[in-house]
Amino acid sequence: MSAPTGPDRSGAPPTSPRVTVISGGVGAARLLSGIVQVVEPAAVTAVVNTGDDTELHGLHVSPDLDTIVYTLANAIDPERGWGLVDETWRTMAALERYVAVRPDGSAAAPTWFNLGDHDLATHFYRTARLREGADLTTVTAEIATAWGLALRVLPMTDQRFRTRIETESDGLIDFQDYFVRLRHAVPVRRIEFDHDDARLTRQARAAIVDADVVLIAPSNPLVSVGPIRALPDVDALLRDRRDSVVAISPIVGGAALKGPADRMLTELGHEASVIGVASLYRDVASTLVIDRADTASAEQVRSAGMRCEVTDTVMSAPGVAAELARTAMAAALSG
Ligand code: FO1
Repeated sequence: MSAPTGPDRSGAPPTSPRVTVISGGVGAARLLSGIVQVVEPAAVTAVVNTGDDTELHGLHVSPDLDTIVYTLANAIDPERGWGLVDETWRTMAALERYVAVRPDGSAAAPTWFNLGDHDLATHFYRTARLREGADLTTVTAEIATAWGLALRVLPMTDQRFRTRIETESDGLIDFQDYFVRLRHAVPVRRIEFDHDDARLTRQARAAIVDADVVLIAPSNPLVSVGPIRALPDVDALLRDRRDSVVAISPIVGGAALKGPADRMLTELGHEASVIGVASLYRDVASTLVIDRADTASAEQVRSAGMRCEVTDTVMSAPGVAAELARTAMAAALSG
């Protein structure tokens, strides 16, 4: 393969391969930050999970879309991995006044999900535009432009799609109830995708079909990548071009770097290891990129039917993310 050349400052047309990333939140955002260091940002598209979307205070909140936009705009809070850096929380504090008078059973003034003062502007804008009749794809493009991004950020669907989690303790609940309110600390019995014939958008479909490279980000395979794969045709589109689809394992040394992916895999009968990840992805991706910590498992990944690349996958610094992006793209282009 000819190595991706990175941003071309000579005035010549961009030579970057077109890269599409099947994306959840934090892991995908960090991978995308690496990709835009080594290819033209305009050649990069993120197809993003919206199963985590929720309505709070009458506002439409899209956590994974916002995590990607804020990260690529260098505006993310680096410690939390969500929300804006240097955020203030005066609105959340002011809401506490109403908690005392809220009648039992009312969902008003939810204070368990923290919306920062500046982050609220994004939710105001998205909600107002959706109410005007714009679709989520259009509104997300407007938000990405407002944050100065050159890459394309696409919601997986413009239709309503909600991930629900069946827990042992609380029954079937919304994803954010499980993830934030219960701090993903309760055992999961089942994942349900609640939607009414939601479809991949035309733009997301073209991004998967037309890209030179498709990467599956190191996001939770069940609740971040899973909702995208649950849309009709997505697995078939990936299978059709499996040779140039490369997945990056979100599990390193048997553990998730962030979030509950390891426990969730085990609770739902999968192995919380790169082998478990390979079993979930081998039909749709030709290669699994695993961390050096899992070198000993590379042969088993190959026996499971995937090619295997071993490199640093813990994106603790921009250079690591860029190198991971290079490795994954090279694997896809040589497929
Ligand atoms: N995650 C939390 O753990 N606690 C929060 O209060 C919280 C608020 C929040 C607000 C906006 C946003 O875009 C994301 C937010 N997240 C919060 C992150 C988030 O909901 C999850 O990390 C993802 O849904 C899982 O990918």
